[in-house]
Amino acid sequence: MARECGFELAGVAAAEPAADAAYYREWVAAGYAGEMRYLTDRRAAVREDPRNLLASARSVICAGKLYQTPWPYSTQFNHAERAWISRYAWGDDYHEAMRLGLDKLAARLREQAGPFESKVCVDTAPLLERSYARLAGLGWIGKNTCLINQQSGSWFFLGELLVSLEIAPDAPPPDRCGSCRRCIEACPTEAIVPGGAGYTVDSRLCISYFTIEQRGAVPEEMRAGMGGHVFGCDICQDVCPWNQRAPVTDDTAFAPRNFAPPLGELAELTEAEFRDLFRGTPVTRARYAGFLRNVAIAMGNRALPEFRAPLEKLAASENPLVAEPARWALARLA
Ligand code: B12
Ligand code: SF4
Ligand code: SF4
Repeated sequence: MARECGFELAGVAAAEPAADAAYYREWVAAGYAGEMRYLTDRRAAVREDPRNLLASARSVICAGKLYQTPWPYSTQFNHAERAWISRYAWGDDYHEAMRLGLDKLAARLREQAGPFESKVCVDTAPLLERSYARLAGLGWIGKNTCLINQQSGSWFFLGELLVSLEIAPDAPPPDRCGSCRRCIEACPTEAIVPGGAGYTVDSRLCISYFTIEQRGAVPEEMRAGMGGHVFGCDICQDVCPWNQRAPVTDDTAFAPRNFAPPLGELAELTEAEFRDLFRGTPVTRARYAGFLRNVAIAMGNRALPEFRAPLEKLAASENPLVAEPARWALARLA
């Protein structure tokens, strides 16, 4: 039934307090959430129990949707003049597709089971998605902290349907990372640190955090590690052995609209052009000024002479979020 609703992976966990909540509390206490207040405010406590989201919840139906398309990995791509946008953000924003699929799943279940209460959660809901997805048998939590499925790798989004129905839960699969450390070694900013039951991600060191979530300036000492990334980062998944033969989706919604666009063109975008180019994709989350900040840093890292003119324009911006990294990048060109 889940497959007919657009999900390649599905399973069920009991809607009980999260046994992993202690990891989450430790993670927040260590400061690893950076400035992501939605993770540390009153919503942190809501995460401890799915019944805080739906009082009558008895089961959490976890669903996974593949987004892998047949295009190169960032680790195979070597074009200094082009920007890297992470795979999940190439096409349509997944939130809507996940929500529609989960609504459809709820409707189909009602046809079979009669009336019940339900709530759809995707990403932004205060729910420990990977913890419940692991319990529902969708995969194990790798050292890169992604949920990895033995057959499907980790290129999938997660979403959940909380239901008041009692459904027999699935069992979590074993951890198959073994002695591998590829993700830890490949991370250019050493963001995968000891923590939790093994490893965790310190967002304050993660390129994905800098380029998507951080609203202010990127600390100077972190900039060199960002390479050509302008939105998100895929490196710790690109190198994972479980992703080397990961299946691709036949859903064209996630295919790149604009694969690895030239940095020079991105630097010239007006705000309206930025909105047009990335409308309906996750990239708009970085906002225009944050995106130009990322482009300036990527240009400084690539240090190609043809970036001088666009960087001089960015350095003249009235917005210090853009002007300062552009000056930093110009200094690297020199
Ligand atoms: C905040 C956030 C981020 C932050 C922090 C990342 C992080 N690792 O925590 C930043 C901005 C850096 C980020 C980046 C990315 N994210 Co993000 N992110 C989230 C979000 C909103 C919350 C995650 C969270 O609570 N983190 C805090 C830590 C402590 O929680 P956790 O890692 O989930 O850990 C829990 C369990 O793993 C467990 N646990 C921890 N260690 C161990 C060890 C063992 C042995 C066991 C049993 C359990 C266990 O306990 C923890 C508490 O429950 C979720 C959506 C959601 N609502 O859950 C998406 C989510 C995790 N992100 C997702 C994606 C796709 C990404 C990126 C790939 C995007 C990109 N290409 O740039 C990167 C991947 C970076 C990485 N290596 O994690 C997907 C992951 C899908 C998957 N297959 O795993 C999610 C689930 C969104 C979705 N709905 O699809 N993300
Ligand atoms: S997303 Fe990139 S920066 Fe973040 S942990 Fe993975 S490899 Fe490191
Ligand atoms: S690269 Fe290796 S250690 Fe990292 S998540 Fe994949 S299998 Fe686990």
